[in-house]
Amino acid sequence: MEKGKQTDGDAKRDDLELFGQQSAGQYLTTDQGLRINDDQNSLKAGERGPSLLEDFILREKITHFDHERIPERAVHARGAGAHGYFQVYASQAELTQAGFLQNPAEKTPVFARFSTVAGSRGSSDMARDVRGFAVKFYTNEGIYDLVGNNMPVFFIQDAIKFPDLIHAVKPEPHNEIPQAASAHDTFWDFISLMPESLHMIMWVMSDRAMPRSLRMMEGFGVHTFRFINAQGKSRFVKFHWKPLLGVHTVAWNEAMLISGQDPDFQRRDLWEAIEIGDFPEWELGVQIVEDEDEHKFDFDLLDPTKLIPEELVPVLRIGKMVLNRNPDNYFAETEQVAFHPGHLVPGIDFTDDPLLQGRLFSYTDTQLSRLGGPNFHEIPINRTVADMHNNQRDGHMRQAIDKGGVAYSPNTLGGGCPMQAGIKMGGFVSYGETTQAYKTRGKGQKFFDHFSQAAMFFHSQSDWEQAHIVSAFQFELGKLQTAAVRERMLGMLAHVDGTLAARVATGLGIAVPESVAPPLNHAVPADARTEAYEPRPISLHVGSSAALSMANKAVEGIRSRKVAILAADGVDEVALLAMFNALFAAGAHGRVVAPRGGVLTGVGGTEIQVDHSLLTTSSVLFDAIYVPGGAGSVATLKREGAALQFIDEAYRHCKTIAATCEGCELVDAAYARSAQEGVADSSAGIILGRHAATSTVAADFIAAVALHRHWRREMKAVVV
Ligand code: HDD
Repeated sequence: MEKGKQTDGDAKRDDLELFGQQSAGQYLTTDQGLRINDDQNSLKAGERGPSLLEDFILREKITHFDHERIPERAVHARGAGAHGYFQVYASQAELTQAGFLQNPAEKTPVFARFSTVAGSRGSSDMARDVRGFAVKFYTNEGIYDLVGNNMPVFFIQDAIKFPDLIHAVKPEPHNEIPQAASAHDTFWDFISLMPESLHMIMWVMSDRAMPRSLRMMEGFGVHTFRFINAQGKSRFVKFHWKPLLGVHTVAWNEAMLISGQDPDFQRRDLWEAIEIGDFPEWELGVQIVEDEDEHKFDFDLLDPTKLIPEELVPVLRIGKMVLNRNPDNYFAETEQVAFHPGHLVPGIDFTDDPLLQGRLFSYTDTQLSRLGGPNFHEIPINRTVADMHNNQRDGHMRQAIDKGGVAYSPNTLGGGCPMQAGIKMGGFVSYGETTQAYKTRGKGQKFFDHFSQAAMFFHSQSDWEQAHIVSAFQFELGKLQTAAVRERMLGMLAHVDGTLAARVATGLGIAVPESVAPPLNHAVPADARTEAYEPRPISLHVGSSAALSMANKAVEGIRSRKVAILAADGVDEVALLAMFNALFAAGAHGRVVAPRGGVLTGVGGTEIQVDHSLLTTSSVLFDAIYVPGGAGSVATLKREGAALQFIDEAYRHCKTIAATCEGCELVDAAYARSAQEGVADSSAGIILGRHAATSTVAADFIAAVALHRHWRREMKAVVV
């Protein structure tokens, strides 16, 4: 595509169409295009005779099958992707010359892939884990990749520790246990020796590690990057993705149950939302720091274990991403897509963040073994929609047929082509940062404050969020076999917050070690290791930050929420339909769940299609529950253990439960009701309209569902 030409939001779809294949109405052929007469029987010497080696059709089919699998990603193996577009709200020319951030009329095609980090390709979506949030922008200046996560910081400060981190969290090498879980000795052994990981650990032990939906999580570029405008002025930038559905998570017990009920929970949610037109949307946010302000913070902008509190630098929302098309083929698109933080366009550049610098090497390198050679940029999903010409040649699976005899530069025989581009023609020029330094394996002094922001994160959380963090630590550390690792970890937590350590210790039934020897500072070379490590928090401008608590991230409305309507024969169909319609009008989806599949007959004789039987679904797959009246329906449901369990589980997971008329009796019968005694907010989100009109209950119900969960309902259970 010509530089300067407006990007067409469909440009990538058109490009992919060139490679699309449809078999409808076509004959079956070999890979060579030979029509096949019999695909059911191999060629044999006689009906009962030996198979013949000459059966090239059998050989081709089986050979291809034998090579169908490629290595899964070393990390982020399990993922789900979707197509869409990005549109900037107003020109960002003052900040950056990046072409796709100039014109609000322009739609830049994108492909986003979301992933979990530790599990293998077949693991469950709901593991407690960081979520990858990678976006490929197909701009007319080439590909720009923003390869981030749903947490704004990272475990380590330097890429040289990445293999160690991943070896520690992956299943242990001797028995390959546990899958997609950090609750094991090697992970916590490593973490307890790496104080720099503590801030990220607080995020991973928070509910952020279990998003309700990929559509309801934030994304972050993590590193500090640079924006450079056409005048060559550079500023620092941090990238954010803000979901328009708000930030929501599930309960840990719920996540574990979902993993059994539907290990594809999040990819199914993404797929279905796009299929029915509930297109996921995020705003792109930027935090801008002037070059001259680089050193004004208590933390180092180059340290990826630190965030910039929004109180210090606000997030400016500059554009929106909409995902509106599912891939046609998982392998061709989602599996073969290759992201790289080094895929840049003019106007965006790197900083010296040592984690980022190491990543710049790793991502191409890993594709060489994962996708089989240096031509992975030619795979349809990875092709740029900009023109691509260079003197790179040959290699495995080369697709392009480069014409002419010249593949070097400079040349005269090829007319000097392909030509270098001047800056005005879109030629990329690295930012001319001044560097004068001596070689060292050290790091900046501010990198050594490992606990201030971990504490800031904890102190910014609401009471229920803190309670969840405490129980996450209790779960993870409670699974450890090695007592010394557990104790060392408690010692680390004491550096973050004494009450946090004490609460975790109570649940573990042990004491916080009295004197907490700081772990050896492995971040300093052995011969320089004296007293360089001192867990001494330096003063922070921000002790707590409202932007870090999900309690402050709710948005209005219940768009795209799933509500189970529990019913059986004899249900009050008027109430059922009224609630269904009220939910629909609010953009949510009611689904009839009944003791059996098929069609129910309402008390007035109306037939109602069942969406799920109690056998095939579970409360953990819904956001809220409604039980309509109808004496016959409720009497049947009261005899169904699965219906009572449905209510109990939803209650435990702090979901909104509404019922009208006789439906209230089902809620009364559930154990959940008797467990309410002594719980301060026990009735929050329980809406029982014994005599009220369904429309009144519906309005209260919708308002309560919009709060997402009523977490205080569980506060009694918290061990302090
Ligand atoms: Fe990475 C994949 C995000 C540090 C090496 N990384 C990968 C993906 C995401 C991230 C979202 C999946 C992309 C996809 O969907 O295909 N990685 C991050 C973030 C990091 C980070 C936000 C820290 C800020 N990564 C990081 C380091 C290294 C790597 C320090 C190595 C030195 N990451 C890789 C990799 C992967 C990868 C091994 C595996 C598959 C791939 O690259 O394409 O090269």
